[in-house]
Amino acid sequence: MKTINIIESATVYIVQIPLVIPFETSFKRVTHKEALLLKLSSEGDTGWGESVASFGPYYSYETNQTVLQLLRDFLIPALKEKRDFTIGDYLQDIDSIRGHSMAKATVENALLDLVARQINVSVGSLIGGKKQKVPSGISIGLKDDMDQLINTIAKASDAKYHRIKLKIKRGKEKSILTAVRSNFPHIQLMVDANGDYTLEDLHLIKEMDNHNLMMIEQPLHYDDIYFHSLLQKEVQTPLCLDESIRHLRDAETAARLGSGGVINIKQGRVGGILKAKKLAEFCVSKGIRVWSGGMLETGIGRAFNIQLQTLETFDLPGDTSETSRYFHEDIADPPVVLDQDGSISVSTSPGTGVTLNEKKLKKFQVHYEKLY
Ligand code: OSB
Ligand code: MG
Repeated sequence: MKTINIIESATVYIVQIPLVIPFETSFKRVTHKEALLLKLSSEGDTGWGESVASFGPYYSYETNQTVLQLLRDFLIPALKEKRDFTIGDYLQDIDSIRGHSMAKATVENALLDLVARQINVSVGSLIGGKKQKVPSGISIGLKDDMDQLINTIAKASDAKYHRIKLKIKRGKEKSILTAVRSNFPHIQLMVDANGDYTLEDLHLIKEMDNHNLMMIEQPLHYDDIYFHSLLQKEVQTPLCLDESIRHLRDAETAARLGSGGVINIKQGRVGGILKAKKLAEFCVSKGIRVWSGGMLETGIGRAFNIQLQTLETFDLPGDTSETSRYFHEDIADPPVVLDQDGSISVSTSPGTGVTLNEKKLKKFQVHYEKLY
């Protein structure tokens, strides 16, 4: 890959953008998206990255504040000193830092965007992606009542989303799935429990087996791989791991144990686009299918997820939805919109193909810090 001469400056912004509707999972209800953005500059070009961490340690131990500390004290100082280096060189330098993959991904993403812009190619083609269109998918949060849920699904189905994912919670699986399947017997449907169940709940999980689901995402503990392998022996529906897969070695463990047939790869969770690509190749070689997840990203992070899905290894619809279902106003242009057939056309413009909207950035900014 192309070498970078020098990174001349690094700046962090944290924004809080109101969500169109609150998003509720088994672990938290959120009304705003808080995102940390990193801007890197080199010889007249700019690269942007977005951390997938959030304000609190609920999905993972990382938060925007831990990402900021890692950037300030370790990741950016390591970058500041470098001359004539590749992204691979830099990733090797920071390999001795344990964990903090969301912080590392933020820098990797900004570097990839920058390099792609310098050589006038999209991030997707820079990593060898071929697809010009990617499928869409929607993740629908827990709702206060069933009518609300049914209406939301009806709208998503009319918009032609390729598959619908429902957030699920222990004890609610039967009422939700019975109501949804009686209204929508044929939609491509899956559920995500975000670790709400234990093996003691086998009878509840077996209930989910009766509703023709594509997969059940992270039914057990957020950090578990082993118990999922025991569970997979008891249910027909493929299990999908999300938060418990932190890196390639976790996927190797899951493959050896037989912990599930699918992995939700969030590039921002596994250390960036390049690590996500390797992880996906490994999974496919072991017969594990992969798709790109989402973390309610702004237009910056969303664009990386779309570029990643140009790779052939990502052959299942992911959690990539239209901008308008998350935000009335976003900080990047243009917004993501679905085509007539529900798919998303991939930008072939340099980098991620999106431009930061300075006015919106100012409007939603809650923190600004020039790192150097
Ligand atoms: O578990 O996939 C998840 C959002 C925040 C945290 C965790 C998850 C999610 C989603 C939303 O499911 C995916 C999206 O639309 O970006
Ligand atoms: Mg999930």
